[in-house]
Amino acid sequence: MGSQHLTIDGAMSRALELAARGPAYGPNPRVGCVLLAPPTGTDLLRDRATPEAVDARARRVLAEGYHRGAGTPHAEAAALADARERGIDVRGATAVVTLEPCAHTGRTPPCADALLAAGVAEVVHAVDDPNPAAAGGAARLRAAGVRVVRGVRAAEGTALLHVWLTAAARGTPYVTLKTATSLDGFVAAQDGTSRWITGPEARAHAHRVRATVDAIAVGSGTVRADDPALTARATGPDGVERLADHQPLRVVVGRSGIPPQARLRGEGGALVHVRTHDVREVLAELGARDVRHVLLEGGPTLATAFLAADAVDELHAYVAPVLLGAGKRVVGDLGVTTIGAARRFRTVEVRRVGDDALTVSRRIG
Ligand code: AOF
Ligand code: ZN
Repeated sequence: MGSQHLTIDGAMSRALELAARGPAYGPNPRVGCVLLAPPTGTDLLRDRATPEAVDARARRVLAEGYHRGAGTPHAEAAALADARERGIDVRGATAVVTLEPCAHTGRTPPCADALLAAGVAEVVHAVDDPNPAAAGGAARLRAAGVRVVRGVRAAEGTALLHVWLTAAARGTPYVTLKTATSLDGFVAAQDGTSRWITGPEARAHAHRVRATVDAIAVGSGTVRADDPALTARATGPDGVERLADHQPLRVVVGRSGIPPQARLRGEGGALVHVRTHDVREVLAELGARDVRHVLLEGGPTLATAFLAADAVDELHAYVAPVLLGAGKRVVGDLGVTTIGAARRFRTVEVRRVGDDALTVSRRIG
C-alpha cells in the first residue's frame, strides 16, 4: 500500500474489490473498507461545493480491510486493525465502505462506534444497511459530527450484495432454482434415465455454484429416485475429485423418510429434513437457520411448488443440445392457462459451458 493514492471513487472501487474476496455464503454480507488520509493542507468541510459532494482529489491510502465471514471482524474493524498494526494514525481520515457501518452489537461490536473512537472525520458508503438490527450507523455518526455521504457507486455495491440484500430485507432466503434439461425441456427420458443430459462442464459449473450457497434443497422423491450426494465437489489439477472447503446444508423437503443408506447422509454438509410441502414453511425454517441463499436442485415437484408459490428469485437453466421429444418435464402445471399469466424472468447472463448453454435470469420486480 505504502504511498498509494486514490480518489474517493477509486477507493470505493478498491473497497468493492476487497469485499468480493469475502465468502459469498454465510449469514453476513461481503463488505470492504479503505481508509484515506485527509487532504493535506486543506479544510475538508470548507472545501465542499455541496454537502453531498465527494472530494475529487487523490489521497493517501492509510489502511484497508474486508469481512471474512460471520464471527470475524467487520470490514471497518479490519481496516482499523490494519492501521493500528502498522502504527498509522487515522484521525481525520475518510472511511470508504461498501455498506453503511453497523450500529449494533452482534457477533462483534458496532463499527460506527469504532470509527468514532478512532477519530475518523468522514464516512462514505455505497449501500444503506437494510438489516433492521444493524442499521442506524450513518445517523449515529452524523449525530457525533462525522460527515456521512451515502450512495457512492451504489449500483455496483447493490450488484455485489444482490443476494444478501434481497434475503436481509425480506427475512427469508434468496431462492435459486437450478435446472438441467434437454433443449425441449425434459429432465429425463420416458424410462426415467437421465444420466447425463448436460455435460461435464455444466456439472462442474453447478458444483462451483454449490460452494457459494448456504443450502441445497431437493424433494424427498428425488432422494429416492436419484440418490444425490448434494456435496460441492471440484476436480483438482491431479484429476482427483475432492469436497470443496465450504459444504452447504443439505435440505430434504417432503414427508416421506430418507433411506438410511442415502448418499446425502455421507460426508458433506449437515442434513436437515423439512417435513412439509408448504413453501412458506420451508423458507421460514431455513431463514431461522440463518440460510441466506438456497439452491433448489430438483426435482420437478419441488420446482413446481416453488414456482407456483412465486418463491423463485433466480433461475439457472443449463440447457443441453439434446432432444427427447417425450419424458419427464422440468416443471409441472403452474396453473398458467394464458400467456399473460406465464412466469417471466429477466435474463442477467447467458454463457456457454462446454456443449451446453447456461441462462441466469432473475425475478422481475
Ligand atoms: C458484516 N461485515 O463488514 C459489515 C456488516 O452479528 P454481526 O456482528 O455478524 O453483524 C452482522 C451485520 O452487521 C450484518 O447483517 C450487516 O447488517 C452489518 N454490517 N456485517 O458481517 C461487515 N459492515
Ligand atoms: Zn460493523
